[in-house]
Amino acid sequence: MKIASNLKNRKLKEWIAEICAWTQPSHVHLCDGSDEEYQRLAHELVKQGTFIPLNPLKRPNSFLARSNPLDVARVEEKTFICSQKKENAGPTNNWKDPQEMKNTLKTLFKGCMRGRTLYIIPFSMGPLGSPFSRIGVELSDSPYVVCNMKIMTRMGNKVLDVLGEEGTFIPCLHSVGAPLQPGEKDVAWPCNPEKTLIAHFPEERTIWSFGSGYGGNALLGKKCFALRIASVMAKEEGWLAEHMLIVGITNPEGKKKYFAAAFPSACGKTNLAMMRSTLAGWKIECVGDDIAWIKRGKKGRLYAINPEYGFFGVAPGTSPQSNPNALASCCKNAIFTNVALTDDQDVWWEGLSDPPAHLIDWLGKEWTPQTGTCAAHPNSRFTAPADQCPVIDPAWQGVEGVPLSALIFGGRRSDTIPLVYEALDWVHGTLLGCSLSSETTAAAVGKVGQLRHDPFAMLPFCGYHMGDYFNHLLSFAKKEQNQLPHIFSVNWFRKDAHGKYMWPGFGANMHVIKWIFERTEGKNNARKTPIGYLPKKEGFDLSGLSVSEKNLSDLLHVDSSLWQKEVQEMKTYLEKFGPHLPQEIRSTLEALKKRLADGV
Ligand code: SAT
Ligand code: MN
Repeated sequence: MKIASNLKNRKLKEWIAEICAWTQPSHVHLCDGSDEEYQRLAHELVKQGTFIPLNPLKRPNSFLARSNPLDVARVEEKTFICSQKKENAGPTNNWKDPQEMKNTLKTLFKGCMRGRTLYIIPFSMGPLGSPFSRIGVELSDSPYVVCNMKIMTRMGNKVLDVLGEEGTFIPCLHSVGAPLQPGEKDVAWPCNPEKTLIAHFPEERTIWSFGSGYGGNALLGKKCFALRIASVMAKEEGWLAEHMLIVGITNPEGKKKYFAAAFPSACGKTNLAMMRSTLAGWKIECVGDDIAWIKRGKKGRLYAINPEYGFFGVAPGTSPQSNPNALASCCKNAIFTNVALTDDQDVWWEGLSDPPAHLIDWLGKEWTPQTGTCAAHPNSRFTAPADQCPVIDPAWQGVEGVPLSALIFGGRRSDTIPLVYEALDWVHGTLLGCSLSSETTAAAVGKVGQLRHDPFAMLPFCGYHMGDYFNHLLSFAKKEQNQLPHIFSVNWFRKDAHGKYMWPGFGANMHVIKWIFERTEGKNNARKTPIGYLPKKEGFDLSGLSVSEKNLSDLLHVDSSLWQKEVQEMKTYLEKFGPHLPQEIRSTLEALKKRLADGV
């Protein structure tokens, strides 16, 4: 089979030849990343029934895809870290012996692309030419994946130019796992849910994904590469790959600072990343909404880039009130997956507006408000180019990254965790990250609303032993502590005795961001409590908010007995990491326990 002549990288050519021989695609296509190529593929996907073109007057150059109902989210129980030693995957990852997994995968991949085209997708995570950036090549038999990768990554010829003849790349192999017999008609969403497997080989730094076409299972640059494999590279090379958004905040005096924030999937990262400020004079701009690669820079400061090029955001709940900037980002050139279709060929999802009288739901069925089911799948998504975001930060493509002044950890917690507090120092802040827990969401297959520990929002994304990851974070404290970002915990999801959210969230979160900004300026707006620094009442700006003083004091209350339970619970959880749990984390937790008992 002839492969395009501008493929010069020796290793890449060898790998492609090997994979073609094994998977036996009918055609091979090297993606150049051009708009023409995108149009061609989109057109084919429309013919195939995978893409439904949306109304060009309402949403130019945009498409709706409906997945197989068995392929709608990340599948954590089918995701594996195949390190040589089981111990290196740690207790939070599924592990399989790499040789055993390779054998299984080789059987699955044998002939799996018959009747399909293998697309070669060269992509860069990070701006081309940035010292932060890394190259990957995804081989996939899904044109839907190619279109999404074009939006989510810098993709095509320009990446091959950077790769050159001898450059290194992360091989990412993907198949929907549904070969076609000669003459067999394809389905709109080919996949193989029973045999789905997403395997990472951290020592080899390769990814093999089989059977799913959805999101993080298939767009391998995102969670598989930029988090699981990159976290391993980061540990070895002394940097960080984090599940964090990055925002730039400007105060009324024009001073700008950058914050990074970790939240579990579908906990409002995209909303926070593009928030419209409700505070006069304060501006917030978006560098990224999901992943941050962070390095030490000048004078020990931490600098971050967003390795992605687009947003893969949760649609339900996104509205002109909650996130107008996300809506603007997907107003054209966007792909929607598993949302509902309106009678005028536009998209709709729960929370966008009052339900229309009639829709076609995500399953392709007639729907009216009486139907009683969700019209859009709870994990339905929009894929949109980042530069369409009206508040994209001018530095979002900067090759040097942006300097970080604060790291923020947050989850969905209905009790115990206050609206906001600051850690005492970096080590205590690391403990905050370790103790993050959150209620599960539809972003992963499984029960929704179960409280689970999700350290640093990295539980499904850390490519090695989580205890060693804690240690890696602590290692940053040993150098130039005073230049490190301050660390905070936030919780927008606290509920009152009647189960109602106590904090309005969304734009109101700017008030919390303001307090954080002022803390990083050294402003005396906090009181010291056993758990860390909390806002002084008079140091927290409530102007323009409909939050009562009483609600605010409840939101900022540290309930000692609930916290003692929390500490006990953390202690039990952290024991899971055995000898890999850093001694400093143990002693910091003990110190917290003592402060709670002493009330200081
Ligand atoms: O992993 S996905 O990209 O499908 C979405 C998420 O879990 O954040
Ligand atoms: Mn995410």
